[in-house]
Amino acid sequence: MKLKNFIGGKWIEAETHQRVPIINPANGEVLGEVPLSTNHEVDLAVSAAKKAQKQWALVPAPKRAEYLYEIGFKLKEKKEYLAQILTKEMGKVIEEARGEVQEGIDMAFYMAGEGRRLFGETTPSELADKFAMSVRSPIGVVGLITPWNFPIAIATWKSFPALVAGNTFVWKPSVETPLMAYELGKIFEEVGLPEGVANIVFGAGTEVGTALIEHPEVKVISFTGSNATGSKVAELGGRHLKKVSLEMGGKNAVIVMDDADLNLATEAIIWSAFGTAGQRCTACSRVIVHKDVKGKLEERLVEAISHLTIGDGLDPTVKVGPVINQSALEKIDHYVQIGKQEGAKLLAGGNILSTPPFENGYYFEPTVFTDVKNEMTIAQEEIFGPVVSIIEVNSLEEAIEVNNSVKFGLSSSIFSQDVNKIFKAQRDLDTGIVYINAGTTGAEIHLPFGGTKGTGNGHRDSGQAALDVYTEWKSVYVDYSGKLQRAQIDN
Ligand code: UN1
Repeated sequence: MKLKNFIGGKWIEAETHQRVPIINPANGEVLGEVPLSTNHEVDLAVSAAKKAQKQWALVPAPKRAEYLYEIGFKLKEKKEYLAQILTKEMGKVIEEARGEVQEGIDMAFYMAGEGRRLFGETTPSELADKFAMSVRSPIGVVGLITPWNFPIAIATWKSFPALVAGNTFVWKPSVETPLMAYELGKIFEEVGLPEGVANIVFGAGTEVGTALIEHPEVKVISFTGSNATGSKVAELGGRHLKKVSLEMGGKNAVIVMDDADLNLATEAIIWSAFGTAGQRCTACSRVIVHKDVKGKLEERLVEAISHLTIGDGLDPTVKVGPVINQSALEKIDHYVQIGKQEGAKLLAGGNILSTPPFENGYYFEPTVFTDVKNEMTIAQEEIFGPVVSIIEVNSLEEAIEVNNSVKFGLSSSIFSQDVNKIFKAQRDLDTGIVYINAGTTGAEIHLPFGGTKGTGNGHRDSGQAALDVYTEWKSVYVDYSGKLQRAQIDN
């Protein structure tokens, strides 16, 4: 399948001859081709979005929401079909692919509900016979740049609040996972979204992403991806005075205290560290464990890993699928080599799998390092693969300090039965998401999603907080006194 861009409600052949193959990371199968579009196509898409926006903003929000309900029903109807494509294109196991489509369904219905809220505020005025309120207004054309690890869910986190708030958008999906974007585009078309409201341009970040950020008609950029790219997006967006919402990396830890339920903690660590082959920004890549239970936890982890089946995620017995591509595989391997050189002890895994049946895919063994010191590279940098580092601590205070010592602040978790420790931890863990007696993954779409420090720039995806990205606050004063009342002055 040769993908086309979705511009002004039509599927339009890209002008470029430059195309890249879409590859199934489980077996190397070529699933299609995606164009590397140009500035010109970004310009066409932005013009279409601009043209549609005024009219779209005039559609009452509860009516805009009706499209989202329809999109939600379509996603529901196609859930299994979409999950199968998602597994083929991205590699995550089918159960998780279904879960990702479910996030899109949930987001559609949740944001559709916002069509009847989009709450503003009324406040008293300082003056008599005067009324004051603040309302949310749409911003205009927004640019969405989404990653390959959650190709449909993250797209819905951004596009649905943008739509319900009255914006139109141009979306650049990752070239690694364009089939999910194509499928969502087809749904936009099927529900009869007015032309130009939703636009998709396929291409590389350097060309399409840059053109989108620099385009004077694009007022907001919402980006999820790596820190390296995110800081470039922020820099370029800042230069052009754009509102930029960034959601980037994590170095998420599970803290296991001496009073923890170790079986539960083990299960949670396995799920959070090796689900999606560790390629979630919320993935657990550190285990901070109290010295008294370290040995017991390690035994349980090694035992649990020995039961994990690795392979093509379409096989329902498989628990760990491939990573996205060859360069991801090399990057993970590079970190594992550094871990060994720096003196961490390999407890499980550590290798690329390249013999049959793995030879045509990109597979890395679930890997655990222990005796990891907090200063080591593998304890500090985001690896984005199935690699977890165990760090020993002596107290809750030390665990929190170690948790907070990395440059990221997305998700954290603590296993303990002690209510005092739990409440202290939830207050002091410097992350945007904190789990108690659960792993670091599994955020629900109606709560704010994002993090502190290097994870973001203060904005949030998901929840009501997402509306702040896609709306401008407008303060409205209505003076019904019939005379000039001067504020801050004795009248
Ligand atoms: C991501 O990895 O960027 O909380 C998103 C979770 C998922 C979303 C992860 N609901 O793990």
